Amino acid sequence: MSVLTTSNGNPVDDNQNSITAGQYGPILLQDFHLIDKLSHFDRERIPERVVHAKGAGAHGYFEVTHDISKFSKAKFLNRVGKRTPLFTRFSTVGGEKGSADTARDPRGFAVKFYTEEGKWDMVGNNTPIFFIRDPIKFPDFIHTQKRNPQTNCGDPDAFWDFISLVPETLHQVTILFSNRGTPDGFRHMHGFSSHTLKLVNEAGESFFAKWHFLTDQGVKNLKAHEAGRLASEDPDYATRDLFNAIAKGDFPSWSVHIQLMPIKDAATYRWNPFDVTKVWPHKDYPLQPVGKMVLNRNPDNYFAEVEQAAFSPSHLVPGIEASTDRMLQGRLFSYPDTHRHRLGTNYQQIPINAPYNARVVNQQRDGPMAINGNGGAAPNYEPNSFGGAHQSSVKSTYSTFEINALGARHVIQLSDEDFVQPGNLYRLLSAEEKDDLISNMAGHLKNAKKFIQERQLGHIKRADKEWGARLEAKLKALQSKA
Ligand code: HDE
Repeated sequence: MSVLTTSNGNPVDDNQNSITAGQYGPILLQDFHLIDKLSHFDRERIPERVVHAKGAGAHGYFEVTHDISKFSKAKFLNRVGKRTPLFTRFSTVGGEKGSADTARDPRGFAVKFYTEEGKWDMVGNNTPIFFIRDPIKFPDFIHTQKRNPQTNCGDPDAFWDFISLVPETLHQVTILFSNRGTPDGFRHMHGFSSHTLKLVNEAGESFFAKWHFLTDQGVKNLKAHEAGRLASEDPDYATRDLFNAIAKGDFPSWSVHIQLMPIKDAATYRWNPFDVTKVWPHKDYPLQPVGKMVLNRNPDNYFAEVEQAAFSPSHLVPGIEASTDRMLQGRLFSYPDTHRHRLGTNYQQIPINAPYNARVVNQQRDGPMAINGNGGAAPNYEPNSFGGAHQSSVKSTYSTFEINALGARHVIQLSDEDFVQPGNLYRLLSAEEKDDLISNMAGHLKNAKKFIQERQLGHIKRADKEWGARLEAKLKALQSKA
């Protein structure tokens, strides 16, 4: 058994009694062990994630099953059978760190690949789309999904007010109020990059791509009443389910696919292929298999590995690049920014975030918690004449593209096209799924003011008349009961 020590390594021979002046006297300031213990405890909490605060994670690997090296030069993809270690974190979005796993919400699906060229973070959701398509709207949107500034309660008026004033949300709102809004744990849901990314091959040719992680466990969702029951009986339902499955050797896996769009299609496609409120129909761009993600090891320590995990869509590797999707562009900035606030400027040195399959050598120095040797004696500037890291002689690491455009706050006009995919999604549902969607939505929308309900009904009718009429009738029935 190891001996208990203070944080500076002194053996502790008494961990039960503080040093006091006499049996009944006050505590002496010289009791370093006590003060060290209390002051560390006082600082145990770091800020929780502003969104996606409640989550669970696991280690695993990605294995290439199909050669896509003609599309991407990323080294971790360059050989069938090649394995890359990874860490995945699943989460709910709106709730705080102690909130229930079964809340109606999208689920975060974030994967950190530790490749030999540094980390690639695929920071997606369990939905192929998102509510909004300009990052400038995100803080407002999130405020409406969280707590009212005065009552500190959830606010159905704010929730539906924003959604009905920003109708491009309808596609994601449809998914949210279908049973896909309450997945049965993290193992039974798909994951998506949602955004369009860019793949670049050795020859410098680019392709647009969306990533799909399809669950091998099969999709399973909860009905609203089951999700509600679990929220009170077992708020950590999904966290426990993931941990227990891995602990008993039942390793969950996902088959990884891409949809590929030739660059030249982007200019002429029916709508903007970077609009994250829309999917690319599979008949236009079929899924192509790439590999498998397997989760086979639980974290040893939740705080060290899951809470401190810092994902960013801007953590990319050569061969996988950002597209011009506005939302993605906003996220490229926002994630490292939140990490600097939540974990500190040296967040990449924390073991779970360190790109351990690559060697990090640069001229970044100092800052709180510089724990990796801080560059030692090497020069802290570049170019320099005294050795140390110098820029790579391998050119064209990143693709180039032309920009010749007017810098302005360009409006993305709402159009009929924005109502086609939500309507199609409704029409695709089975009779039972339609009933569930309508009852889930009415059950929430009924709590908003009448004029907000009507505005939202207008959008739903625009997507599908029958859906709108049925929702209206359901709302009336619920209101007459109340
Ligand atoms: Fe996030 N998001 N997000 N998001 N997001 C965060 O980063 C943000 C968006 C997603 O397990 C935050 O580290 C902006 C889309 C996941 O640690 C923050 C915008 C998608 C996670 C942030 C979006 C996501 C986050 C909070 C609009 C799916 C959890 C803590 C432009 C494609 C990652 C943090 C984890 C977390 C910002 C929209 C997925 C604040 C500004 C779209 C899975 O930086």
